[in-house]
Amino acid sequence: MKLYWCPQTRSLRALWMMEEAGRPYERVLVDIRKGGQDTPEFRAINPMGKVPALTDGAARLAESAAICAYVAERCPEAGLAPALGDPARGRYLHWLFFAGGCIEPAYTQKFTGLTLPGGAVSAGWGSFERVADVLEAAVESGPWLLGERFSAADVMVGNDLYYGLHLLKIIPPRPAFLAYTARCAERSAWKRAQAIEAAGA
Ligand SMILES: N[C@@H](CCC(=O)N[C@@H](CS)C(=O)NCC(=O)O)C(=O)O
Repeated sequence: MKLYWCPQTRSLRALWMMEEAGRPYERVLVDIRKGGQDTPEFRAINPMGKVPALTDGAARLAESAAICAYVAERCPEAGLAPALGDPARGRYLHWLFFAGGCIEPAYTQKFTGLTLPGGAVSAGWGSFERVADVLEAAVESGPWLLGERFSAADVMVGNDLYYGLHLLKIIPPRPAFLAYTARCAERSAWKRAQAIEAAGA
């Protein structure tokens, strides 16, 4: 597998996922600050011209959550996704999709102060406050979103909560968020991904 990434971007989620999966992979730096995403070769992999992206033989994909789901299925030995037919797969998919579908737009709303004519009922993510409250309830018993079992959904949600708390500082520092993101940051794959980021930056 080849991961197309750039330090200090959303591609950290896919990088962390590759480190969790534990299989050898190749990293290709796409420097989005120098227009590296604007080449025909990269657009053929991700027409959006955004990192992360992944190729695996003839397979090519982008979108962080899709990459996490793909890698979890490609590397079943890492145990990063409940198997087909396991009821835990319901919540796994729920949280995997929640990151892009609810957390990201809620952050954007918080940053921009955007108000929608139909309010929280018509916004797909409800509101920033609703997303924060739902996430707090999801991570407070822990240790992971699926209980004892760490999954690719924690990569997406854990990364977004970590950065919402510590970098963007828009997530309120409630004890459940602090404890959950500290657990994420203790993982050896997280530490390896951070070291790769630091070296790449
Ligand atoms: N929906 C994508 C978002 C990826 C994204 O926004 N990447 C940004 C960096 S954080 C990017 O590559 N921007 C370059 C550009 O738009 O030209 C995902 O979740 O993977």
